[in-house]
Amino acid sequence: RAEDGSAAWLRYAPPPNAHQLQQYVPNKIAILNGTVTSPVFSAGKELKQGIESILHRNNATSITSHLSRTDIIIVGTLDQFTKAYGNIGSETKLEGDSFWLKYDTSLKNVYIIGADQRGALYGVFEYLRLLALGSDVSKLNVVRAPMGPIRWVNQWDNMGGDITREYGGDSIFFSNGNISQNLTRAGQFARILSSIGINSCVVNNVNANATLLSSSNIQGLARIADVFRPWGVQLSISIDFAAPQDFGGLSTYDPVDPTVVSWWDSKVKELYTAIPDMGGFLIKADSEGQAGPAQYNRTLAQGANIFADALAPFNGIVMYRAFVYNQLNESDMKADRANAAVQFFQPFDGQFRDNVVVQIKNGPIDFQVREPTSPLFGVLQKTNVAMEVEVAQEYLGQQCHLVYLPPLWKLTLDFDLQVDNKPSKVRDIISGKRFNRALGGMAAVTNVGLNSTWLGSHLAMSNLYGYGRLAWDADSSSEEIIQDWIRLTFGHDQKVIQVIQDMSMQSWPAYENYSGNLGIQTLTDILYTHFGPNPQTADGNGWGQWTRTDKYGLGMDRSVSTGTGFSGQYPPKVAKMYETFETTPDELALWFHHLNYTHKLHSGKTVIQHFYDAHYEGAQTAANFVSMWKSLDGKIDAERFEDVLERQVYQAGHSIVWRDSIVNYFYNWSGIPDTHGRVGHH
Ligand code: GCW
Repeated sequence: RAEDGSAAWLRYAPPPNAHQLQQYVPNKIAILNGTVTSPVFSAGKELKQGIESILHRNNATSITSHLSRTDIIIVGTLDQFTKAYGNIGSETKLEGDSFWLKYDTSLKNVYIIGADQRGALYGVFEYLRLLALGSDVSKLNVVRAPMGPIRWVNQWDNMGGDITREYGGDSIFFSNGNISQNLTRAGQFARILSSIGINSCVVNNVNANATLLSSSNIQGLARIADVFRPWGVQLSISIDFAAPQDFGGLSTYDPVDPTVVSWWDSKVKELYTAIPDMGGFLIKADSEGQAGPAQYNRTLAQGANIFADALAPFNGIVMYRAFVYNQLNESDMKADRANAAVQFFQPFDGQFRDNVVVQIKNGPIDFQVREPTSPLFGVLQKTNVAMEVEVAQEYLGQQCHLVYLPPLWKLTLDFDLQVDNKPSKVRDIISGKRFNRALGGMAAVTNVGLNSTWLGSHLAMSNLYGYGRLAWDADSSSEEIIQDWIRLTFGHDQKVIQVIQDMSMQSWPAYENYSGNLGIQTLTDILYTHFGPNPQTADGNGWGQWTRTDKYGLGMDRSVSTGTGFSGQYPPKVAKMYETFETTPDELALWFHHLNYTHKLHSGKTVIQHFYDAHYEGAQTAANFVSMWKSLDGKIDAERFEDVLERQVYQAGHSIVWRDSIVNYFYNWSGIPDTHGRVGHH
């Protein structure tokens, strides 16, 4: 059967053991108190559709309002369930968005019970996932709760209908400066998001356009919220800090000016009148040309709090981005863009309102192929924080290269900052556990578009899936996530699972090998495209993604003793590790230290030989992906097989372009030939 990819992982194909599952899945579904637009109502419809498809039952599952005692699937909130069924589940404690799944062996009932309606919907998706994976559902009795309340996606859609760094086609939300008339895809997107526990979507670019706040666009946003609501996805928006002036006609946008305060208050009121369950605002201020509080010498906390106060009466949240930095002068050896976030935000820890969450990119620069964990996670102890990652592969091959990202994200989630010498994994910081914060979680830049594959590539969807799984439970392993995703997306053939898993797990290391090694950053084009090799663009400009390459060596000295001082932004144990080359892991050697080409790494190789070897190895792996994928011919529908094959062939070729341009670049600087004779011998 032809697959255009729009169903993503919600194909609901029968697992090989479907017939064994039949007896544990009743064919009546009771929904407790769902109105037509409510998540619990979608849950019931989804469940019926999913069961019929997974278990091959043609229209044999009915949704009923008659509550029988036995042989029924009950979907609802714990409150409603207890009212209807007494204290069967009264021992179960459920908090925000969590759910309880149980198969009651004696009554032959299935209970899918949420803390709230959204929890019940998540429970249905989890139950369907288990069925589609062919899991044993006969002994089911689990409670699942998310890591944190913030599980957002950010779309960088522009109101003209294009998307920043778009690889998945044009916007599903906007066209010609307005909200699109046809929001079918927006509704489908919400369903996909809901299936992985995502609870809010910011629909417009962080570089926001103030005209989004016009009355007619607010009505349009309300239409988007209407298609999101049944899936428990809250609509959120990015706002232009200067909107009171740009759009509101005031003479200022100073965040403490009373006219500005009341302008925002009434805008927020207007928004919540149209969209009573709106999530909140995402704010990029004082960054890359965006307006912000700095214009008026106000602090970042003042900038965030004005929105926090306006949103608080409506339970709205402010996601305030930590991505704030200035252009720098490379001749200043102390200048370091990596230092910016801590320098800007540290002074205001404790001054942000309780409904502000500082949204911090996983690394200190900008979604590079390898970065250390942002030290800001350890610094903001009296502030809610969330981690921002990029599903859109901006610097990582832009969906033309297979790069499976959960292993990269997990590196940061699992990184132990050892704040005050106590275990301080980033995931326990963003969940709120470590510093006892009520709000926290994750946000991902997704940038799906009208392309039927959503992201522009079938295989890239494992990143969206993996993001949702990790935002819900950072303990999930990259292997388990990819296996589930493959089964749900491509079926249960052992060879298909093995090959796609191998390709995926090898893909980030391969991309790192043929792009930037040892923490030097991606070495892609910095100035314009962020695509393809262009190492010379890293230096000689104010963007601060410098490599400081010369004929002797490369890398930024970020030590405290002789460099930019960045390593000193970490708590003492981590700072000490990064301070000297001796204790810095090879993969970040050039992030923290300026090394000569002939410097010996811990691996025993010289820096330059590491570059040569890694680049040849990486390109070879990308070439292998083509034959690996080809070995699945006949096991995958032709549409997806051909589409992926074309991309893998492209990646294999482009990885050679990467390899040759990087090795030649460093050969030209260093004049040191490859000991294996591949570079520099003619
Ligand atoms: O990496 C940069 C992108 C910008 C983006 C910015 C950000 C939307 O090139 O396009 O702005 O990051 O994260 O704000």
